[in-house]
Amino acid sequence: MEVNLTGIKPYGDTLDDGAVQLSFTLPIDYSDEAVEAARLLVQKMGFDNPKVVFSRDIGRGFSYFIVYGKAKESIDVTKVKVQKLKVNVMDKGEIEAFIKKDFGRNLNVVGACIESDAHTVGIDAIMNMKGYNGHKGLESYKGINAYNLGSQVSCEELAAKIIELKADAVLVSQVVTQKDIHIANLTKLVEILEAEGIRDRVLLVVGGPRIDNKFAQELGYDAGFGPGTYAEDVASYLVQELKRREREVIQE
Ligand code: B12
Repeated sequence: MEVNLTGIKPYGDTLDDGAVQLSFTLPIDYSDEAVEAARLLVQKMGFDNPKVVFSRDIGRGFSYFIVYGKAKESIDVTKVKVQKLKVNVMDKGEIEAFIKKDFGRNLNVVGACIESDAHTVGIDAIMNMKGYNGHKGLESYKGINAYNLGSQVSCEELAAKIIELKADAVLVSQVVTQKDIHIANLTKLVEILEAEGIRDRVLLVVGGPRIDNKFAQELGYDAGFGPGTYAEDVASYLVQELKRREREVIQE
């Protein structure tokens, strides 16, 4: 099977058949008309040969659909560019050795899920002793003082902790993105840190299921981490970037 990287299409049964599966809810009662409306909607989206393969009444005023269709479009993967974080990911032992050798002191890392967001699992996965999926969290790292403030922490409270603990790095988690609330929350934190005159003194990192590095930098953060991140990914970045900045200051 030879794949043409300059024009790839979704793969279903055979190469280049363009087969996709869409699932969505319509805010109408379930009926034959609702099913046909779902099919026509997918056709209007530009998919060929739409077929409703599953549909269900999911309560008064709502119906749910899974529709198969064929995409007409293709994409040239050779021209796709992603702004990735350049970091050499080390394991826990290597990171601990790096801190001991290159800093000779403990690093203070403060983390929180900010403002209205009550999701703790993401920040806990990175910071708590137990970690995530067999990867220990920052609390377990020799050389890192990890302060996990939990969720629904106001930006003001986080800023005060950053100052009190003389944080080297700040780890912010944002999970809810409804009505772009994460953008408002993340921007608010940057503005407060700037007003306090401490933005340039800390490494500011954000993570969450809908965060990537490009988006994080656009919002004024130093780096962004998405789904599947482990403590060693972010710890590797922290120690290497903090060291790079330290060297920069010495050279000036
Ligand atoms: C558990 C859960 C809850 C629990 C949270 C319990 C808790 N203590 O955290 C409860 C029931 C409280 C809850 C509430 C709500 N939830 Co909720 N919840 C979930 C659920 C099922 C799992 C989230 C989770 O724990 N994932 C596991 C962790 C490990 O993954 P993660 O967060 O992505 O973290 C990883 C990375 O993103 C990254 N990461 C995350 N943070 C950070 C930070 C840093 C610094 C770094 C480096 C990396 C990093 O590393 C982590 C490990 O790899 C998701 C759906 C889903 N399946 O994802 C919905 C979901 C997140 N919830 C959702 C919603 C809408 C809500 C509510 C608004 C519902 C409501 N109407 O009340 C409320 C919000 C409450 C609030 N004020 O925030 C939506 C969000 C939609 C959106 N795009 O905004 C989701 C996606 C469900 C859905 N499909 O609608 N929720």
